[in-house]
Amino acid sequence: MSNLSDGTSLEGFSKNESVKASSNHLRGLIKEELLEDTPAFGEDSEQLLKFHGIYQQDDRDRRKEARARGLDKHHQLMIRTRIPGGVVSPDAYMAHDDISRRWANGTLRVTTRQDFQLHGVLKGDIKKSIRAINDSLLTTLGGCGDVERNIMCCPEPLHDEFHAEVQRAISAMVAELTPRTAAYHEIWLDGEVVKSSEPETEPLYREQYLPRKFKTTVALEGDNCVDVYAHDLAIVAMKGPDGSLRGFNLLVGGGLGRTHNKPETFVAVAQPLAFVEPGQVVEVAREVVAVQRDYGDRTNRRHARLKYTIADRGLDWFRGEVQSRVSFELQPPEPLAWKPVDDHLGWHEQGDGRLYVGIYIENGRIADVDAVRSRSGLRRIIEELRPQVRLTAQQNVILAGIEPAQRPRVEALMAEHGIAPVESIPRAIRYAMACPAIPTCGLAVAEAERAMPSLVRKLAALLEELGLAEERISFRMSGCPNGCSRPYLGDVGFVGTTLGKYDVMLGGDFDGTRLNRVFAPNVPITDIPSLLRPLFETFRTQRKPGEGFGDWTDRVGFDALRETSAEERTA
Ligand code: SRM
Ligand code: SF4
Repeated sequence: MSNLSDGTSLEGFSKNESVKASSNHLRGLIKEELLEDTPAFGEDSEQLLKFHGIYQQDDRDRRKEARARGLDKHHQLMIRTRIPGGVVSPDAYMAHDDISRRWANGTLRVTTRQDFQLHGVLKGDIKKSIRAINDSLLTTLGGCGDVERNIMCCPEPLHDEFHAEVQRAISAMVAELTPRTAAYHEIWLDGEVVKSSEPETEPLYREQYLPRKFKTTVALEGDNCVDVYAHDLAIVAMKGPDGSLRGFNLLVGGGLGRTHNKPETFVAVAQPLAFVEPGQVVEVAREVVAVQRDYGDRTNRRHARLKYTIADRGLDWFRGEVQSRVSFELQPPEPLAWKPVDDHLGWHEQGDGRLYVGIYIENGRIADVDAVRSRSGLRRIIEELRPQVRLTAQQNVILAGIEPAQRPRVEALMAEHGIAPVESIPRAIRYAMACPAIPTCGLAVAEAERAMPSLVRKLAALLEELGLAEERISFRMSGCPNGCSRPYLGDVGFVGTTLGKYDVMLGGDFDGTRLNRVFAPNVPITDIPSLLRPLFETFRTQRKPGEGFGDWTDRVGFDALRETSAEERTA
């Protein structure tokens, strides 16, 4: 157990606290272990690597084979590039595509937080990969770890002053909240080790960084495409009567991770905190993070997110603490109203005479599989026409800045590579999301990305048969209760409990403003369509005009829904 540099003992704190504190600002032994001829990093480095955007994983499909060959595991690394607002230049896209072919598993994964993930990178190729990402002017620093994670933003590429002002605010927040340590540069980019008589400082994160990950999103008034309520800090940009940026509403304390059979861990939606003016947002974001740095629980990582700090101490206490640290008066939060969530898919004008097109990518996996060759197709379009790329919070891709005359060429290349226009994709599939789960995620207890396509096609067929194909219903699946695909904020959530089984969650809403609840626990995946069929049938005949499926299940209540299911089974 190590002490902090001022001698404070870390006795009683979680092990990660010592690892961070003794790491010399995230260096640890990563550089030394990189040089060793071993397939994996040691335990402490594994924790520190996360701050550098790298997860140590193993190929779970090959565990048996590895054991048979006397190997421990097939170790591999996952890289997460932090992409504020999901904005990717054509060169950066190409760099990631290159890495995916040369050193990763041949696919690129768009995440639910608008990042890229590269899976299956071997230790010997990690440094080249990180360098290539940096050469493309993006970074993996802060992709993971106990710091501010990627700051999300609605990715719609509209060209007006409001969007430009919001982008400027995000850039300023990213600059303020990114770790300052030179470790990243030294380890991955062979940066000079600066010898100074002054110790290196991390003004915000200090020696111990945060108690846990911290997530921020920026939404634009009315559009909840970035799932505001899931966040530690959600910032909603508000428009003035002249269309300019009037200020920001802040919400705090959302978080979706929980653990099965541990009721002390829970899912929470973010709650309104305050309204601030445009010039105040960076300072307040910094101080919200700083309060969590100082008061978050460092003894128990399962209780270390901001949602627990707020649950334990109260929202009023939290507001007071933030108020005491900022140089201006926090104003009361304003009520928020949401229009139906827009996933920004299809063709649209972007306000400067050019177009953008949102392209559906199933579960964010850009790959060449059978007839759908999204990896080759996107590369071809981006190489030839050089659009800006934007990643959405629903794991899809937007190509922006397309001249109207280029549209037929984009459409032809999409068709040539089997990339379907969004209009041809059944809505149930379009609005579905699943996390990676097996084989790369070490925490998965059930399949998700590999199980969802077949399930959601069955559900889409069922909805079609019942005349409900045009309904907007969000189905979200996670391979464990951590909730990476934000299943608790969908109309319908499937949360893995063990291989082949899921808690079926109902009562959320399409706009992601309300948590769903367990309707049926531990349901075999093959039984899910028959469980939902009677509910869809009753929904069709009994819902109010315009009422969504999630809203209907919430209104009629689970007792009535269970009766419906039971009647159907005995009929
Ligand atoms: Fe997540 C851990 C994947 C968004 C809650 N998440 C993981 C890890 C890194 C597993 C691990 O720790 O070993 C997963 C890697 C799987 C793999 O093989 O790629 C993983 N999370 C993902 C991604 C890729 C899912 C996706 O389908 O895109 C998302 C990457 C986002 C990014 O770019 O940063 C992802 N994770 C989320 C979200 C959604 C969000 O943030 O909007 C959540 C719920 C919100 C929240 O944080 O409360 C989420 N992930 C977690 C948790 C539970 C945290 C908690 O408070 O308990 C873990 C486990 C942990 O941290 O201990 C986790
Ligand atoms: Fe892994 Fe669970 Fe997250 Fe899915 S929800 S990626 S299984 S941690």
